[in-house]
Amino acid sequence: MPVIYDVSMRILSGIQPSGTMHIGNYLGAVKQWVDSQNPEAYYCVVDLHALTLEIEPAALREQTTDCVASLLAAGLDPEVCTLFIQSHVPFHAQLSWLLECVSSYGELSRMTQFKEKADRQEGYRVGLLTYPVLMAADILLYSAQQVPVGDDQRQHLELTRNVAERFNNRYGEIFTIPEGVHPPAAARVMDLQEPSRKMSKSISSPLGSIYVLDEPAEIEKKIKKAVTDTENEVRFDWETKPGLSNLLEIFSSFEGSSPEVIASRYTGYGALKSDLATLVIESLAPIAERYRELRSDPTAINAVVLHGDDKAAQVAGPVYRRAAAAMGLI
Ligand code: AQP
Repeated sequence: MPVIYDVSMRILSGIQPSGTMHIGNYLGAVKQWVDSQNPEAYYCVVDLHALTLEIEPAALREQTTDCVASLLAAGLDPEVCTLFIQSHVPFHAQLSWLLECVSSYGELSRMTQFKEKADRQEGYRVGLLTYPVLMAADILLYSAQQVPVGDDQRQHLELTRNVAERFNNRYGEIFTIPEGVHPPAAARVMDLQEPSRKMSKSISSPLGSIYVLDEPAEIEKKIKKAVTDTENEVRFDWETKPGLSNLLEIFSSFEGSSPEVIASRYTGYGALKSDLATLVIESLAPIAERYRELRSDPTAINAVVLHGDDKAAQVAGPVYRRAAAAMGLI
């Protein structure tokens, strides 16, 4: 499949340390980060975003380091790109406040992800509502031209563009207007048990998500038990066969052939599931192995992050100061 990024462009993207990376995160975002990494690419573990839902402090600490190790294991090279932790660069929270003051309650309350997550709990946190503004700050601080993200982030990216344009019109041309970049296949990997819902770290059913660090037997079991339909005709058709089409997109993203071509090779679901399990297990095994090596040395992980934090702050600081000055802060 063609590389869809222009590697001369400034890139920014992030991932929440809200749980173990699943194949939705990997295929929808992280795999593209690895393919597009270059000295102008900035990737961050967005730990402030993980505070929008209840999370144990000890779990957040562990998961943040796990997340950095997973990104390195997936192939990010800190000699090539910049990998940092969002909360270590205070300009993110600072710019977020400035941008909240050019955003409206109406536009934030219309965000689908906010409505879905708020519906699942009583007394949701204000941060759940304002999270897309913090995401806008993450992107705009780096003057990112491209933002490689899964399909679920389209709406938040549109909000970022709107807020940036509004700011520029009112206070002067400070921000670059970014574009979202989505992978050709598996831009939205669905839950294997509920194919109408996206695969998610925080709200998936036990067999619904395949995690990058799952054991081979778990991967096999989850794919075998994935919900399909009562027919046995292998056809790529999201309308009538969402469960099967999800499997075909996952297959396509790991293998590189189109979902239609893959479908044409099979006459029954059993063989397709069995081959897909083998492919996923073989594709993820080197990542899991590398992860275990890296995770055993937290000091080395910390050194990578410190270096990245520093590089990120050097880019973000001047943009924040220009934005603050444009608004009248002295
Ligand atoms: N199911 C998905 N399919 C394709 N891409 C996905 N992404 C997330 N889920 C899918 C992409 O992964 C990147 C990092 O996502 P995130 O950590 O910021 O969290 P999220 O989008 O809110 O997704 P999760 O994994 O489901 O986390 P929780 O449950 O904590 O909200 C993003 O580029 C996202 O598009």
